[in-house]
Amino acid sequence: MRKSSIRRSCAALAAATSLALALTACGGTTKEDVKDEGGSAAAAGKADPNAATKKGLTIGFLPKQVNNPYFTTADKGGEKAVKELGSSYKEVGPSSATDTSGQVSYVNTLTQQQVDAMAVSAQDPGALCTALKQAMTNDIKVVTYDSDTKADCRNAFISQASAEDLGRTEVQLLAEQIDYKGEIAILSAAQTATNQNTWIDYMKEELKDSKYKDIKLVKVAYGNDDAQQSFQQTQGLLQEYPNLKGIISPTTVGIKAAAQYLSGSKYKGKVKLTGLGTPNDMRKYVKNGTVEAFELWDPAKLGELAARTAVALSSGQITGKEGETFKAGSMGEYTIGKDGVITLGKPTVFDAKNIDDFDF
Ligand code: RAM
Repeated sequence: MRKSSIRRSCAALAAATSLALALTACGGTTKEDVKDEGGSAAAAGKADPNAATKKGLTIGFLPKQVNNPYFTTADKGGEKAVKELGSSYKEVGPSSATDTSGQVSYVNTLTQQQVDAMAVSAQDPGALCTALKQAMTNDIKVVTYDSDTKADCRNAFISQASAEDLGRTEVQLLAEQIDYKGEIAILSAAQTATNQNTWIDYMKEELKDSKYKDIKLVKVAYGNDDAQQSFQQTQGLLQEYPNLKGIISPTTVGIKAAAQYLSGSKYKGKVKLTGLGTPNDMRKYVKNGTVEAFELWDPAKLGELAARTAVALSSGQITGKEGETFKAGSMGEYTIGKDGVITLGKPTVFDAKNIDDFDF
């Protein structure tokens, strides 16, 4: 039986029985069949950089949170690229950034729908693993973007920038603004978020340098990428630490809510705020003196690179191994790094001088 017919019968089985059971049963057979097919380099687990780009694929995007403007922009970038490449795009996902079981269900749904590849921003590093592995066993390529799972639970991760650079530069930005002195806090997203937790670890590393000896990190608060919770957490930080000098918020939802709180309070311009935000969200707070500088990458480009990677994987041009290269259209050539990580580029720092040059 050929792979495509096995996939069809597996879907029928999945529809008729419990999804997990059906996918497990189908998984081994599909693997065997790939070996039997033998023909293409990709089927034998090797990349064929000259393979034709497949058209007519279905690529599913599963962000951390669908109603977050950051993901709306990122996924639109993905959609545009998928369509340009002659394939179909779909998006599913939870509306809360703390709904890991919801994300698991969406992975299973995409698997059941037999998409060719999925691009996932993981709310939690481990929770999606079983579901993602089942997807891969069923010959679905899995790309994570923005927030990773474990390396063996996906084929490649599209990282927005070096996690180390992001963590360290956010501390550097804030330290300059508070003259290297005083109490600081972090306002993060969800407590389980892989991306924010990685950046925070690097922030703590950076703070070990002796030039920060007069800076004290007093608290990491979690606003769950919810505007209201992030606003309240900011208010709570200022109540708990009245001498707070600065806040780093490595989330577009958090930094916007914190800016909103600060700009309407006596702390405006006094308590410094930096982190990761979109220029369109932050423009008014830069102009009214609440925020001096913050950073981000272009979310649409991140989505585009995720889409192009998903199609390259499905076409057999890459397998996700370190050292493989592929052409990402007008974005140029990318090389896969250690642990299947593909890095978009360097983030941009926005301030009063350049913020009007950007529109996202
Ligand atoms: C929020 C999300 C996302 C993160 C950005 C910076 O939109 O938490 O995962 O990358 O902020």
